[in-house]
Amino acid sequence: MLNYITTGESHGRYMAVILEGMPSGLGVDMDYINGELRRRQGGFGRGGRQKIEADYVEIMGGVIRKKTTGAPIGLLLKNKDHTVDVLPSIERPRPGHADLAGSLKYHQDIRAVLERSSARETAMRVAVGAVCKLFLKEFGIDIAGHVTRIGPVAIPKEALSVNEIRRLTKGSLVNCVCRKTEQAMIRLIEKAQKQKDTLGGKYEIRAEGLPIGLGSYVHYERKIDAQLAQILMSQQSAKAVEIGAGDQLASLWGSEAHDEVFYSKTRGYYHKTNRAGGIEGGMTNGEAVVVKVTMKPIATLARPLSSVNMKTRKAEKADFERSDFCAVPAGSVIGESLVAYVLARSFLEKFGGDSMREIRRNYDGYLRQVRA
Ligand code: EPS
Repeated sequence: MLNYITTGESHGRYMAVILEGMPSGLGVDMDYINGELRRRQGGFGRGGRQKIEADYVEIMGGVIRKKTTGAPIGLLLKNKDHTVDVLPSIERPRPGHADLAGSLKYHQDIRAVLERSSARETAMRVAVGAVCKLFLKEFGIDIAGHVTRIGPVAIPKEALSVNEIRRLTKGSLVNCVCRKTEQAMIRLIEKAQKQKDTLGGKYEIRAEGLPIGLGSYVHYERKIDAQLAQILMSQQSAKAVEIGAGDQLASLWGSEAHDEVFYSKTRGYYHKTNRAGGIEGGMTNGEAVVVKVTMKPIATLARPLSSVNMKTRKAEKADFERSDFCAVPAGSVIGESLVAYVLARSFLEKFGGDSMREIRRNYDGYLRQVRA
């Protein structure tokens, strides 16, 4: 089974990840992987750290002559800002961050908590996601994400294809498909910076080209929507995940909520609408998988909220260190990577083999069976 584990601290010397379960024979394009890491670093509203770092990973193992060997893939990232051993200790937990519970639970200084709970860890998750995207691409599966809301500013509602998302977000400073909304989002982030405040928002991820039947209806842990919700909620700052029309479904009649089934010789079974977000009964139904994630505003505030000094127990303002004002554009890139990982894992679970050749054979056989 596909699996990964990350190590490293935000200001440690290295961050690394081991990805196990990728078959042999997958082409590994390092320029593509490092391009994805650069995408994660971008977005209007990022803090000073991204000006210091130029994230890229090197291969530690599992790849020979630009192809996977089937062995665990090791990826290594060197932090330029590796000051963890000399950074001061922190005593005043930031409301909304891991500081308080993490410090009490692990019985250590907030510094150690902050270093590992930081969203910098997502650099490694994006590297993993990039490998998974390369894998999915081999089977015609494509993923794109975009920011749909920052604070109260949202895009006008419309369903877009992966290609449209990619075309319309090109060059956008906030990964937004609508230029007018983008301007309003940027003005709002500038206001947050001026007011020493932060902003959250929402992003949407769309995956196309999926076969019918990834996931399962027979076992709760294998439901693809449950897996997506789990991984997306593990993203730092995520507070809600919706599948398809999500919370809008609460106010619809059943007759308005569901996607009717059609059949044609060329398309096979299909739906004309996609309020289910491509998932029914915990399985992909052949339509695009659509998920939405809500991110809370960054917890590190330059105008800190009330807290308590954990040494003296006196009321004081929370500690502040350099941070982002809005990380939703970066969040949308991270979300793509997390979705790619879950889809690749589920794909491998269903069609798994040790080599790309074997998986291709299994996949083609299944497609023939479904079509027949
Ligand atoms: C991040 C790097 C961090 C933060 C941010 C994510 O850099 P530094 O702490 O050196 O400024 O900008 O971390 C957080 C949002 C957080 O809550 O910890 C990155 O590379 O994504």
